[in-house]
Amino acid sequence: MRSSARTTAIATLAAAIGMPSLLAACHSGAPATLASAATGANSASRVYVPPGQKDEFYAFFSGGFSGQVSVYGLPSGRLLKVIPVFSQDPQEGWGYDEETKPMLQTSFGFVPWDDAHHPELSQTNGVPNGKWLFINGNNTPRIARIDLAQFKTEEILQIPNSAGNHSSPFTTPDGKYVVAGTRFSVPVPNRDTAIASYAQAFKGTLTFVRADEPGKMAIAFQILVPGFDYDLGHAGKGVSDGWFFFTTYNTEQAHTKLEVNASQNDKDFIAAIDYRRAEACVAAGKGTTMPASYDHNVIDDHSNTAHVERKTSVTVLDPSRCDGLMYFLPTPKSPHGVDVDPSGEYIVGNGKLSAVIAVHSFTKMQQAIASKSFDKVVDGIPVLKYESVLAGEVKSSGLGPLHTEFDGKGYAYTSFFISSEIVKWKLGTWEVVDRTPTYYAIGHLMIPGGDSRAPFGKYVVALNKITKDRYLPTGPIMDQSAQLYDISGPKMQLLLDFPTIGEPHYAQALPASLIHSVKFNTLTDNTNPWAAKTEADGGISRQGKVVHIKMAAIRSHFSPDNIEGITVGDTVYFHLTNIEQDWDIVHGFAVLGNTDAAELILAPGETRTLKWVPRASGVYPFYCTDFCSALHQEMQGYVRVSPAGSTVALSATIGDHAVGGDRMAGMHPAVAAGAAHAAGGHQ
Ligand code: RUQ
Ligand code: CUA
Repeated sequence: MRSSARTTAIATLAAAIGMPSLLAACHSGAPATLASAATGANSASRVYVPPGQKDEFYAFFSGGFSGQVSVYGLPSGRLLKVIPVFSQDPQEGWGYDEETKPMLQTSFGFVPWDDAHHPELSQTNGVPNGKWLFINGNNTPRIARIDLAQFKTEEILQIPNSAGNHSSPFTTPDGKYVVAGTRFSVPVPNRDTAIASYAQAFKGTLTFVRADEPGKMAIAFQILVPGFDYDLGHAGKGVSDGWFFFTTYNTEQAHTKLEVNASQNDKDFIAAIDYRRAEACVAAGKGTTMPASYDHNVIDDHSNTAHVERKTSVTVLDPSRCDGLMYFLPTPKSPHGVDVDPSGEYIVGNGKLSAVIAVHSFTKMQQAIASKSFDKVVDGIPVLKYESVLAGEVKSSGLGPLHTEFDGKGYAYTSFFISSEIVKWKLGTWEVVDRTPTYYAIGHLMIPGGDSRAPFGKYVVALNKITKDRYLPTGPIMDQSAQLYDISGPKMQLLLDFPTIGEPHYAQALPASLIHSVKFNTLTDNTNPWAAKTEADGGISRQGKVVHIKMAAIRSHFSPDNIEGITVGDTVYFHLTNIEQDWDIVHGFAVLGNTDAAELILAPGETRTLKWVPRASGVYPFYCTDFCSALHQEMQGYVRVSPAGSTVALSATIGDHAVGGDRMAGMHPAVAAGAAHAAGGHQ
């Protein structure tokens, strides 16, 4: 079908299901009256959280192409925090300081950015447990784990043999695995290959990552699958526990003009994976060890320092060597989201170009497998008959279904991008019971716990792609928009619009009560070799052209605060320790004209290191960047930089005394030894 023909097909579909006005609304912007009519009478009071009171839910939004995660309170829609994940973040110095830079290391080198799509809360027994949040890096395939006791990224694992880590990082109900399915198929292993040989030479991988122990994420195995695009995934649960479902598109295996060439087949597939079977096959030695190069980066909580471990191999499982591992469920048409209802019986395929939502039955799928009700076999993988696995179709539902979440009361909520609406329908009868417009072009939608075994319900949030006329315009590049709807009654009610940071692909939320501690490191716990645990612990030392300064920060000064004896050509490392032990007292640190890093922001008890290479002689002030106390503006100091070859002695001022550059007390032993041996180290 040519693209113009496809557009016409969409318009015909729209007319057939009575959507023209919504389509128009989506394209031209709805009149204000329509928008306000959609809001309930007392909606203001239902989202109003009075000053001093707190929200009921934490909501974690992907930052899309910002690479980060933003945390909102619901129902207020107040932005609480941005958690730096895949992108350097000057606000926290993330990826700029020496301790966190290794977190952004990959086999490609230092990658200071990514495109984050799907936040996924860790689960116990199919329900969010408030421990961790996972999120995928879509561009340079990675999965990050954020510790929710500190709202801090602690671990990032790169995924090899993948390109466009989109179907990720969905969890199994027991929390054992998170997955990574590749959007782009590529040559595996990746090598110089003619693109025209796509259909023969390109492959997909579905990766299962062990994720139940902090700091120990590891690839258990990768399943080598046909060269399609793998879009989204969800684990089975309840009756379907032990299975994983991934959507595919481009089963045509086109490699050019996908818009047209990958929209030919009437049905693509949902891949159903029996991952316990995969475990058994791997245990039986049916996998192969393939060389690979990927990084696993972990922050040690005590030293607050990230370490990179380069991994060199991965276990790959070919379905042809593992009977019963994988089946295809035909699903109309270019399905995007695949969502499993709370019972685990229904597997919902959201076909972007389909007029119906196809719902598969897990029970029927098992029967079809047992009776070999196969349509055909593709690349050795049985394709089950559509009719044998179908539980039902949701008809007249809308245009462009993308994602479905559940309220735990027997209803499903599906987002429709083209008709720009949320449609509520009943599981089992497949009847549409309510629909409401979204402003505009909704992508994902989110009900707190809405993909879990026991949804928390209460609200649905629309994560919209087009902001258009909802806020004061801010030029052509406007931030995206979320909308909050009350779903406690039979009809959805729009309560609130709020802007997001980056494109909020997906979000997850849970009751605030499930996130327990607000943790910080005690000084006693701090094992960073450069920690200055008291003011007297500060000091300075030289190792050839490298100068280390150990500095304590406490209200409202640095110790030491005046430094001399640095020369042009030196590389200076400021090792700052925040020696406060109140849980929320933070200090910052920045030095004039630094071309090598942003600022540092230090949690209590934490040590961080700022690199600085002064390019010219002079006097350089440094100061605390976080307004920490009444005398915050006094929290400052100077570094004197002399010309190369100068004989100014290395010194630092602690309290009222200058201490010499030979001050080694408490310095890192390796450096003390190094400095003692470095000829001409002291000038
Ligand atoms: S996506 S709008 Cu990147 Cu999850 Cu569906
Ligand atoms: Cu410390 Cu401002």
